[in-house]
Amino acid sequence: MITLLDYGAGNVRSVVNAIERLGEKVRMVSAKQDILNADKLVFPGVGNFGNMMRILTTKDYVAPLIDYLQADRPFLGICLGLQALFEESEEAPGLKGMGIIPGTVKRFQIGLSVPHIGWNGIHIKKPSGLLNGLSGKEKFYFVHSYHVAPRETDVVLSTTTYGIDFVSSVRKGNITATQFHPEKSGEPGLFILKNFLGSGKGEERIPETPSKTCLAKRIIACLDVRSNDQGDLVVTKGDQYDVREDGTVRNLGKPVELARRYYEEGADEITFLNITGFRDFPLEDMPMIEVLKRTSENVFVPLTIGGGIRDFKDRFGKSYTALEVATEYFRSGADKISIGSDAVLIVEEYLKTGEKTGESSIETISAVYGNQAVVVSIDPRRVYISSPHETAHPVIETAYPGPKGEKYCWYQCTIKGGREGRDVDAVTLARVCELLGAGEILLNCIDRDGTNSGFDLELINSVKSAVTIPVIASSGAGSAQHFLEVFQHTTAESALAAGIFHRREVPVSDVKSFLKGKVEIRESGAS
Ligand code: 1PR
Repeated sequence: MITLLDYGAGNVRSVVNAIERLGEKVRMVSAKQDILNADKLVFPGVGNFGNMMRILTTKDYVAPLIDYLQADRPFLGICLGLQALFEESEEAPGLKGMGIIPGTVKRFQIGLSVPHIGWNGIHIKKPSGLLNGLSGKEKFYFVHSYHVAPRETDVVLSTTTYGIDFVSSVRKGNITATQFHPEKSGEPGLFILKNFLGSGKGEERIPETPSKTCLAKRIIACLDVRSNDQGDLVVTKGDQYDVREDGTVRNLGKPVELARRYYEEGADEITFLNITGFRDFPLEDMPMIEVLKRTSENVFVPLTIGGGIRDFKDRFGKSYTALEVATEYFRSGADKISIGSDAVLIVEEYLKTGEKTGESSIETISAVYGNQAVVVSIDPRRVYISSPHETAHPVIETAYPGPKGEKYCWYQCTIKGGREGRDVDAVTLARVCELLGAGEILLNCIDRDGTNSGFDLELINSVKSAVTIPVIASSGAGSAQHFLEVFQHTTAESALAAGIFHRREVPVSDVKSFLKGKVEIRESGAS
């Protein structure tokens, strides 16, 4: 029996699913006594260090946790569960951590995109039951803006390179903790969890690992989901956002089955977009919640969900906040939520005053779950102009002139799935959303969507140069070569596709094989 400390933020469902998949039962901590009675304690955390420590303090969990750890009993901390072991964090100055390991938690200052999101390797420094049996080539899923800095090196179990060599796992007696998420790291992650459940039986040795590691470019499979005319929830796909063919909604498969297939083919992440979320209330649209729950039982890579994340009043007049909607998604297995239409309206308001309200969905969700959990999905469309002076929006000179030979364009943001254009451009939107707390940009392009003509590199470069958060390039992938192009000609951290995967034109595994040796990728699939 594993005891799991859920302090109420983030996606613990995946950890529970992963442990149960390995044949172990999980008991959740509901009172401080449960911590002291645990045989093995797992503490997964995401989000904000200050928020976590405040909740642990309110629930009276800090003292029993310290007692448990000081008695050197089996413990696995994950992400914030690692950071909580330290004395303090730059994320919440003045607030004490548990102080079991001397040292602090620092923000990345590296001139690279932060958060550090994606699959990276580990350089193992000392023997441990936890990492026993790894080949050394595995990559694990990281998502964090802060890293631990122990004062003494004897606790360092592994390091990972991201601008600097930071400490990616620690060991002190029976206490182990990882910055990466084993429950989101496919088979190697499950392997590590299995080691923890079995207390790492066998001789402890150090697997051979490279001293420098490299963050992989991510390949993301995207599933646009909606009800078809018969009321079944289906994966659909549009051409420039039009999902109907001969009047009927295209049906390309079932969401849970397709997500599992992409996981097995080696997708590094799965994104679900509830494309009619702008008009339906997601908490009434329970099938989407069910899709997430069922997917997270078998898919051990990160899951993002978007569609309808905003403040909402239901048909009985009851109000829900965007934070409540997001919470329901996180509890159902999502690691990140994606905000589309609401982000445009938020940025319009911000541009009127230049002031943060602290109340927008981006701000409230990132304050609780951390920036890394908030993706902003942009649905821009090109507006061609003959001269850069025709608009106040940032303009690019394009290599693909418009229908009347126009040499310039700007990218107009849309809402409601491209149905309504607004007076905000994609570059400004991305920049302001970063300021408000978004941790990643999902950059679609209506002109390229479903065309198989390749990513809009000009769009990606202009948005990328305006932000320091990671950008997911999306829309237009028609071949493996297009993925290579986007990684060679832009600095996008990841690339997303839908149509070519759904129609089996190019499976995820073929994209990976094609990229191997040309760009850094995560090689292993699910098995
Ligand atoms: O506005 O917060 O409710 O979120 C709605 C979400 O649904 C947004 O993220 C929006 O992008 C998405 N969405 C709305 N309508 C559509 C539609 O297609 N009619 N899908 C839609 C957008 C775009 C991509 C697509 C890529 C890759 N899908 O994510 O998967 O373009 O496609 P490709 O590889 O086939 O070219 P809210």
